[in-house]
Amino acid sequence: MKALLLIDIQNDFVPGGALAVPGGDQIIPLANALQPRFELVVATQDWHPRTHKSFAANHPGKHEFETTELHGLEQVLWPVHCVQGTSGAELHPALDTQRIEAIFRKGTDPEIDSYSGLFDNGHRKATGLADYLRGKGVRQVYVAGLAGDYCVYFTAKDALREGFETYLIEDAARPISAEGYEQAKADIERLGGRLVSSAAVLSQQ
Ligand code: VGL
Ligand code: ZN
Repeated sequence: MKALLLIDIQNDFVPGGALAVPGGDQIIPLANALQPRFELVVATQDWHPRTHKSFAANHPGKHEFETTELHGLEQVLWPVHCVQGTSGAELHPALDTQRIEAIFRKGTDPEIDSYSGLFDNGHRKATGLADYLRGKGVRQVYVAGLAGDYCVYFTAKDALREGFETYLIEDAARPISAEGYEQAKADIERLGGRLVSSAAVLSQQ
């Protein structure tokens, strides 16, 4: 059983949003076309309280995109984004949601960031997604969404760590940094994951 994981396809991550990923909106038609190829489609949603410590605004004197330490973990300080209940946190209106069976929210604890859809960045708490997938009999996961070098990358790494056969649909993800995405893709392959194109997935039986 194969699952498609659609990561953080939210208004704040597309051009015009608070933490825009270049070309982020261009993956949405691909995400929609891919969905009927999978028996299970799941989405994640970055869902922060306004007090979240990943926001530069909550660290007086620090600047956006600066790195700091947060409870022993390296933390990039982001612009305020995906605040719970705001339009920026909503899934993009062009994303087809009819076949999405469950939406896992992450980043709700103000003290720790959660790039991956499976665990927070310190692997302290699980979101329940890995157990949910196992409960549905999923062995293969295909990951797409935003951003390729952060939440998509960390989700793929955790999926590998949890024993899923993991595929990154390369062109159905877009990164914040092109260089960061090249490193992320190399790392996923090093860890045993595979890179595939959306065209290859769409032409599968
Ligand atoms: C993300 C940075 C901060 C992402 C979420 O979805 O890739 N990146 N929060
Ligand atoms: Zn976030």
